[in-house]
Order: sequence, then structure tokens, then C-alpha cells
Amino acid sequence: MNKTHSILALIISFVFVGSAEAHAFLDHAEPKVGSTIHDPPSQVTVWMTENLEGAFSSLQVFDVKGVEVDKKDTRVNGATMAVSLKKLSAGTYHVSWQAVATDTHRTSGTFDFTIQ
Ligand SMILES: [Cu+2]
Repeated sequence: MNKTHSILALIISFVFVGSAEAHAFLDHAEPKVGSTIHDPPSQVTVWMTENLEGAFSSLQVFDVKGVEVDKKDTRVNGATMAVSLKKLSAGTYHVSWQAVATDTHRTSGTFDFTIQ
């Protein structure tokens, strides 16, 4: 009985580790997270740790006043998504990502970049 329980516990912990790994988190981005760049980028791209559901995943970019400066055209391709930007001037911009992995688990996060 004890042995059965420990085997069960082992199986359960593997299942939890498996589902945790299936969540989509930010791996890296372009412009890089927290970076200061000189040339205004034409788009923001994020590379996630899992493949995404295109219909439910999105990227938005806001200026310091909270005005959305992307073109609302998020494209999802496997584990990456990208959104086009309007012409940006110098300043700090706030990127907000919402991701739904193919296992339907939802994650979200934010990061900034600055144009000098
Ligand atoms: Cu998941």
C-alpha cells in the first residue's frame, strides 16, 4: 500500500511538471526586454517557450501615455508572435503579451524598451 502511494505520488508530480512546462512563457524578444535602442523598430517580435494558439494570443504596445502604438495585426507562427508598429518617436514603450498555449493554458506578461 505504501509503495503504491509513493508510485502514485511520483506519477502525480510528473503530471504537474508536465503541465507546468506546457505553459507559454517569454523566452526572448526583439527589441530585447529592457533594452535601449537607437532606431525605431517596425515591429515587436516575441519568442515563447511553447507553440501558441493564434486565435487567442496577442501582442500590444503602448506609449508612456497608454496610447496603443501597434497596428493590431498580431501574427502567430508556432512559438513566435509579432505585431507591426506605427512610426515611433523617442521614448519608453510598454509591451503587453497574452499567450494561450496549445494546451489552452493562458499566460501574460509585460516588458519595456526605450528608443533614444
Ligand atoms: Cu500549460
